[in-house]
Amino acid sequence: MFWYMIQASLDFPLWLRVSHYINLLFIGLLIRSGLQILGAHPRLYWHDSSDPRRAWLTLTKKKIPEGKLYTSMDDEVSVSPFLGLPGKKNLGLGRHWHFFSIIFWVLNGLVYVTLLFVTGEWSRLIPTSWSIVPAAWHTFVTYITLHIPPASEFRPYDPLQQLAYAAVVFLLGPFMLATGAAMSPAIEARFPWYLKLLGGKQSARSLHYLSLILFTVFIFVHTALVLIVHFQSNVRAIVLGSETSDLGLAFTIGVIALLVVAIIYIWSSWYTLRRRSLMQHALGAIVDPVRRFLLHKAVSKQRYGSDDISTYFWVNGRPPQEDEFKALVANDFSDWRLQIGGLVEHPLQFSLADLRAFPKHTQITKHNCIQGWSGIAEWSGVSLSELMEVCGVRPEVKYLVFTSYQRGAQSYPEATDEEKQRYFYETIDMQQARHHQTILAYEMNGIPLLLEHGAPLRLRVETLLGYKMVKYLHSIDFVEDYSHIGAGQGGFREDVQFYGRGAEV
Ligand SMILES: Nc1nc2c(c(=O)[nH]1)N[C@H]1C(S)=C(S)[C@@H](COP(=O)(O)O)O[C@H]1N2
Ligand SMILES: [Mo]
Repeated sequence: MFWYMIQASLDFPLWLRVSHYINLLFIGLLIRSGLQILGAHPRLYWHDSSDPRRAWLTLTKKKIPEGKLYTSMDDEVSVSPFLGLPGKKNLGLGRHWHFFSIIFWVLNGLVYVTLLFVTGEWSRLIPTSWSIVPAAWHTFVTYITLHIPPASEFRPYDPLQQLAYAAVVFLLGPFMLATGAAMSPAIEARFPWYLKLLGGKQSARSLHYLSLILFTVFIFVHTALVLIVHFQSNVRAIVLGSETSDLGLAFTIGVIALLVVAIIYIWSSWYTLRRRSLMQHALGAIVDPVRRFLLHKAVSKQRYGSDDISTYFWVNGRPPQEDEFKALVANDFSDWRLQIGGLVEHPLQFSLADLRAFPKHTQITKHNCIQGWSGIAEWSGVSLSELMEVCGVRPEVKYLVFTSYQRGAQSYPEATDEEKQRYFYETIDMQQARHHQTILAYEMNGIPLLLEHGAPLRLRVETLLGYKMVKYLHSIDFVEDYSHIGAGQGGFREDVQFYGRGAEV
């Protein structure tokens, strides 16, 4: 009886119209911030070495020079603020917007799907008989021959429309979430089987962007058909819920609602570009707790084989240029010492030979740069927990600060003159420091770290993004709080490039 009544009515309840509108708003924010993220590494692959010579899609004219160090930061492209959110080279803020939007898009989607089933509206969307397929074909032929199906074929959707909507809501949407999640280093490290299912990180990333294209095609065709086919009843149904409602009113509200969305899109880019640090904090306040709750506890279960080791490995961050460092290089780092200080019982110094005297830990893991590329390598070095044992970490310690010999000029070419002088540093917390795969690596793929990959020593934390893994290590400090260090955001890239706090995604 209940079902029958609902099906008899072609009206659209208020909750359905509101969630459709909220969906529209967030999809736009997601697409725009997604394009911003793509600009940070405008190459797509089917293999996890991210070898640019084997990319299936290259969206940049930049050529990789032979015989010269070219970093992934050099490869980032500037995105127009009309396309990207916020636009220009703002990967960090684009990601904040992407994660902020995904939270609300998913919440809205959950409310929508729940109500769909509670109210019985689902039966207008989910096909229950195979006869929908020939019926949809019939509609397709009608459209493709430039005819318009009669209003009687819409109940409230025509068969092709119903199939397309159901596929977008129940297949494409979840697929975007599934491929998006697969790009998080924490998820990759914790659930290697899941990544395998999708063919690897780069394949998940490629599928994510291919789905974006499908989504965009859907949006264009969908909007075009709404405008062309029975426009007047569509506007009434979309805005006021009934095809017999007041056209003028529906049209006015519809235009105002779309203007509001357009203003939000323009404002979001404009304001974010003007107040980058403020927006980093505002969006981070919502994204951070969700990220922490979902991903912070993940422990790496990665165990790749030597066959998986990448033949190509991007570099990000150039070797230090200071004379002090060049002198260390000149005598093979025999004068180099790792300084351990801060809140420890025994502040100590370690030479490379001292570090090599500890048990050697070797692991084959995947590196995930925040910009989008990945690479698998074998890393060997000393376990951070074992060093911490020796130094006696005081109970009040919450964070470890890793400081590099390298300065901003070598890690971020767009930095201001003042930022170029700052030393590169990053922080992790004690929980991450204690993971069994958190090591200080002195070897990569069986040979001492090459200069471009961070010689003589670098950090490896296998559930986090690459920017946390400081190269050219100078010192480690144990602290209670990091707000007094640098600009107080927990790392050079957080301070200067507005990257997020925590790097699990
Ligand atoms: N000192 C220092 N460490 C650094 C960086 C840097 O610029 N300077 N870049 C980080 C980033 S963003 C990444 S992705 C990795 C890259 O490591 P690779 O150059 O060995 O591939 O190093 C990280 N560690
Ligand atoms: Mo990176």
